[in-house]
Amino acid sequence: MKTESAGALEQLIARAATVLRRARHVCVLTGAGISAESGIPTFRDALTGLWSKFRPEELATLEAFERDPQLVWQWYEWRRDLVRQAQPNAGHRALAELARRVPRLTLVTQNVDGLHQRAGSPAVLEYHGNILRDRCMLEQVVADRSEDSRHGVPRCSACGGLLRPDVVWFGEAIPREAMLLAAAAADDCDAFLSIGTSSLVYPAAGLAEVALQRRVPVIEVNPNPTDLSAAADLVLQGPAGTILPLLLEQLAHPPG
Ligand code: BJW
Repeated sequence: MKTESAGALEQLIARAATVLRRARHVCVLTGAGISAESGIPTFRDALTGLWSKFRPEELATLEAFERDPQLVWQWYEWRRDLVRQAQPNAGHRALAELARRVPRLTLVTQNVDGLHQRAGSPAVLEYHGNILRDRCMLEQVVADRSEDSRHGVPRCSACGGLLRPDVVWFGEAIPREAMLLAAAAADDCDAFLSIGTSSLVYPAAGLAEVALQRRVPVIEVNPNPTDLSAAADLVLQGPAGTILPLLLEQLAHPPG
């Protein structure tokens, strides 16, 4: 027998499926939570082990990098290893499938791990860059590492400049194309899904606000309440790897 709360969740998923069934353009924003079930810690999880004495907010800045590039690189190399070992999970796969089931879907991710692409999602907008790429601090272009700097602080093979991860730190601009296309999608969509994000970091968090202002249905998927929850039309409380496959199933087989 189903518990009452499981029944309530099922009803909410059915309502979310109805929204998606009617939608012409679905805009999806994902955050670190969707990759948690792939073994990648969320950004605001307390860090463990070696990194427990640092706050991610204090490492993901240009100031931190300029102060101590070696420390920041060690943190990014640790995270890169986690990303390289990780596999897309059921949540990533469900979103790739959802793109095939609705007329149009724009997927905007704050994640830097490339797992949506590996799950088969087309045309992912990487709002905060990609951790697996390096960028030259001097030329400001994606660059390769010089042979003699594969360990420690890497340097550009073309000009010898310091390399940094090709991600967006606090106070830095969002990549122009991703920002424009995401804003256009929030302005055009008729359903908005916010998945696995604390909705704390702007301008990404502002995309759901655009949809809310346009009175577009906003659906949140998250095991915990966030800054968006009170305003969202539907809150599907639970892990993305469980909720999103259930949502797809409901979309395919609506109750008679
Ligand atoms: C699950 C789950 C499961 C767990 N399933 N869910 C307006 C108002 C206030 C401040 C600002 C503003 N506009 C700009 C700012 C400043 C700043 C900002 O937002 N600060 C706030 C913290 C207050 N923003 C910026 O600085 C941005 N730049 C900017 O505005 O530039 C202006 C400019 C213009 C022109 C020229 C120059 C400058 C840039 C923001 C960059 C953010 N970068 C980071 C690091 C990326 C690189 C890296 O990875 O190292 O991006 S910070 C970090 O936060 C990372 C994430 O993408 C981002 C969002 O975090 P996310 O994804 O929401 O993760 P968590 O951990 O917070 O939440 C996880 C959620 O998952 C939780 O809710 C869990 O419950 C849930 N969960 N398991 C589903 N199984």
